[in-house]
Amino acid sequence: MSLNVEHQPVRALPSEKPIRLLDNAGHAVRGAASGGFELPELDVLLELYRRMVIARRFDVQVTALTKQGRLATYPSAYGQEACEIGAISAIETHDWFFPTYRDSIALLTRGIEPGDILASFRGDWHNGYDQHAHRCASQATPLATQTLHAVGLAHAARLRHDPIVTLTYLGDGATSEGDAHEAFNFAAVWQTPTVFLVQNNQFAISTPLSRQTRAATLADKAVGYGMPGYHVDGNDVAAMYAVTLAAVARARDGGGPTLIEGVTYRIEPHTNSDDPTRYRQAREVEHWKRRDPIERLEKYLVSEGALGDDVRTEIADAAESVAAHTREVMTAEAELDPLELFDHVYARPRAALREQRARLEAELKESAMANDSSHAGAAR
Ligand SMILES: Cc1ncc(C[n+]2csc(CCOP(=O)(O)OP(=O)(O)O)c2C)c(N)n1
Repeated sequence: MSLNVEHQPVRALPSEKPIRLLDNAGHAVRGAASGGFELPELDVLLELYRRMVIARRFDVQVTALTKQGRLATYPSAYGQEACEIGAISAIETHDWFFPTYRDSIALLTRGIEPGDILASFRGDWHNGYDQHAHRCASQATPLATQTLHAVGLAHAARLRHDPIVTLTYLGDGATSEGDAHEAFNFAAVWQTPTVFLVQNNQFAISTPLSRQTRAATLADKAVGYGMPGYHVDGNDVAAMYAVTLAAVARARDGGGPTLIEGVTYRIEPHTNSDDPTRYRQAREVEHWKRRDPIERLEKYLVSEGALGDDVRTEIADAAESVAAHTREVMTAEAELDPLELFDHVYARPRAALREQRARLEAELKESAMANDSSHAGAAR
């Protein structure tokens, strides 16, 4: 069996101006600027709006819980909802998703429970959800490693004639990693059904895009690997959805991988331990706040008569109940066995690990006994 497909070199550079279907004022864009993509139907756009509103409310809630000390860390995706929700909404439940730490709201949209998404950010467990059930890998912290996993799984699926697509997200900074290069190259050479979404949010912690690459756009890199690249307005959910949907369809039909760059901005700090005032100007943040992805779609939906007060209230209520549920599960104390830390590290634990486990077990017993006797003392 040969998996080779006829070699059709990709030579065209992505458009210099990002593709967009809705402009910042919420008007439909037609002609060359739309890159030949069609604006999705109103019911699809309304559903994308609902998902973005719920995602943002969740994100704001989790940031607040992190400030209250309920999570160890949280990388917010505030402002990146069009990329996060547009792309994840373009794959099917049987497709696989390979996310990063930044992408919790995409996991929420995929139907994963808030408490299960956040278990690792609270430090409770390596990963709080069933990856196979959700077809969603763990949120990778080592940059770009998930891109290789996405290519590997897609290649294996193709060998088995399983018609799935893999979607993976990575940041602008992660494109400089060797792993990203290997993933892009193997995906193109093997023609794997993989869609890479580079969320260009302008910063890798404090490193701006200008210090990351000399390429005119990150989408341009696709051409060098021999795959189509799309330079997209990452604050336009209509464009993000339409471009990803087309890439997913092409991948499923045996047309190989696609690299999509969504041009967006990280409004919040990198994580709660970052102080962005040290490396960027407040006026830049304000500039991007005025290009908010939710407001843009809202303006369009209102102008088309598809979003009245009753629907808006119903969506806001749904978002509130997700936030309330998130507060509830994250303020309840988790029941944890610290010794589980050593489970699932190796199939056959090494001597050093066994020794560490025994030491922790002894320490836990000792502190439990000390607790018991101090309680007994207090009761006397
Ligand atoms: C291999 C590796 N090197 C360094 C880091 C430390 N690190 C964590 S996040 C980050 C910045 C990543 O920026 P980007 O890829 O643009 O994604 P963003 O955080 O902006 O979503 C760095 C350098 C890491 N996690 N993994």
